[in-house]
Parts: sequence; C-alpha cells; structure tokens
Amino acid sequence: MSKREVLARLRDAIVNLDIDGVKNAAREALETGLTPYEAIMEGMAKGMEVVGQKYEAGEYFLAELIMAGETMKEGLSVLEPHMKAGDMKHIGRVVIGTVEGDLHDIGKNVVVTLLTASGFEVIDLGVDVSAEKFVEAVKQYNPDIVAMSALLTTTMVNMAKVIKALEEAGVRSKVKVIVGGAPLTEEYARQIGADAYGRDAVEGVNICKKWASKK
Ligand code: B1M
Repeated sequence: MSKREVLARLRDAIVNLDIDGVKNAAREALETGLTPYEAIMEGMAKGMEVVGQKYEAGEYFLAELIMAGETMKEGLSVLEPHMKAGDMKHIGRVVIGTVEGDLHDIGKNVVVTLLTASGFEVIDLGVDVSAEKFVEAVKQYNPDIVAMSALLTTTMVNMAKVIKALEEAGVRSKVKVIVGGAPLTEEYARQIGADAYGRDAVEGVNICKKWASKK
C-alpha cells in the first residue's frame, strides 16, 4: 500500500470513529516507512479537521467528538512508542488543567487530543488543579498558552484565582490564557482577564492555532 493510501486510511478511520481501523492503519503507516509525525499530522489530524467541520455543521455531536478523541488516543498509542525526541516539530506549548475543586475532565481531554493532533506540546496537569500548581507549571515549562477548563458554576471562579496568581508571580504577560467549559461565557472570560474563551474544543484549539501562527 502506498504512503498516500495509508494516510487516507488513517484520516478515514478518525472520521468514521473506527478504533480497530485506526490501530491497523497506524501499524501500516510504520511498516510503509511513514514517520509517526507524518502519520499524526498528515493522517489522523486531517481526520480530526473533518470531525471538527462535521461538528460545526451539526452532522456530528458531542458523542462523536468524544469518540473521535478516543479513536485518536488509540492511534497515538500505537505511534507514540516509535516517536524520537525532536521528531515532532511542535507549534507551541500548552499547560492545561481542570481548575481546583472540579473533577470533570472529558471536555478537557477532547481539547488535549485536538491540541496534540494540531502539533502542540501539551502538559496536562489533570483535574482539581490549584492556582499554585498552574503557576509552578508555568515557571517549570515556560508555555506559550495556559488553558483552563471548568464545568461547575462553583469552580469557574477559581479560573480568576489562577489568573491573579499568574499576575502576582510576574508571569501573566508571558502567556496567553484561554478558558472554556459549559458554564462559561465570553463575557465572564473577559471579566476575569482571560485572553480568550473557547465555546467548544474546536473553537478553543482554532484560537490556539491562530496564536501559534502569529508567534
Ligand atoms: Co457533573 N455536573 N457533577 N459529573 N456532569 C454537570 C457539569 C452538571 C451541569 C449536571 C447537571 O446538574 N445538569 C452539574 C453542574 C451544575 C453547575 O454547576 N451549573 C454537575 C454537577 C452538579 C456535578 C456534581 C456536583 C454532582 C454531585 O456530586 N452532586 C459532581 C461534582 C464533582 C466535582 O467535579 N467536584 C459531578 C460529578 C460528575 C461525574 C464525576 C459523575 C462526571 C464527570 C466524569 C469526568 O469528567 N471524568 C460528571 C458528568 C459526566 C457531568 C455531565 C453529565 C457531562 C459533562 C461532560 O463530560 N460533557 C454534566 C452535564 C452536561 O454537561 N450535560 C455534568 C461532555 C464534554 C465533552 O463536554 O465538558 O462541556 P464539556 O466540554 C466541552 C466544552 O465545554 C468545551 O469543549 C468541550 C468539547 O467541545 N470545553 C473547553 C471544555 N473545556 C474547555 C477548555 C477550553 C475550550 C473549550 O479551552 C481551555
């Protein structure tokens, strides 16, 4: 099978939410001599773009977005062990987490998958992440972007605490801050001093990509 055919199979497996298909295509990609980077960016990521378009067109819903994330993860699990350090040319670095007190991570994980597929290096701090942990991570990893998720009205206020802590630590101006999650609004994001609000994962990642292209 030609490299082009394998890339098309990788793309289609993501679009069709086909977990077995993506694992097989990822193995074929390695056998055909594609690098993991090519398989991700020219294969699976193209599929994710189509999934995003279908979601925006109302053809796919959240369930498909989550399944696409899972399918992508399965494909990545085949390719990741074959990645050499420096193989993947990252377009930017993102520190991401669900804020303190909040254990919801399904939406954040979709954002992580889409960011990874778009070529970002992602440092995922997980759930229930305190302002101090965000600040420590910014100092340690020197990211371009800090991304926060919250699903509860009681925890979204903790996003403001993170931004304040970044200011107090003198690192706020070094990063762009994007926030997202079901209870948030554009207005709330502006009010707490975030640089952007992602209505959904696709919009959030598109904003990050725009920032990366202006670096
Ligand atoms: Co919870 N929960 N939950 N829950 N839960 C909600 C959020 C709730 C709306 C349900 C309801 O009452 N109708 C409600 C919140 C009410 C409120 O505050 N307004 C609620 C509650 C009350 C609770 C508990 C307090 C319940 C209890 O114990 N009494 C509790 C709190 C636990 C805690 O966090 N401390 C709780 C627990 C849980 C489970 C653990 C059972 C589970 C989470 C499992 C997990 O995440 N691993 C859970 C679930 C599954 C939900 C619902 C049903 C689904 C959330 C979800 O995963 N959606 C939810 C109701 C609902 O939303 N329909 C609910 C799918 C996901 C893909 O969407 O996360 O919105 P979402 O992410 C989207 C966008 O928001 C956006 O992109 C994603 C994809 O497009 N996005 C970003 C998210 N982060 C982003 C960041 C970005 C950009 C975009 O940039 C950085």
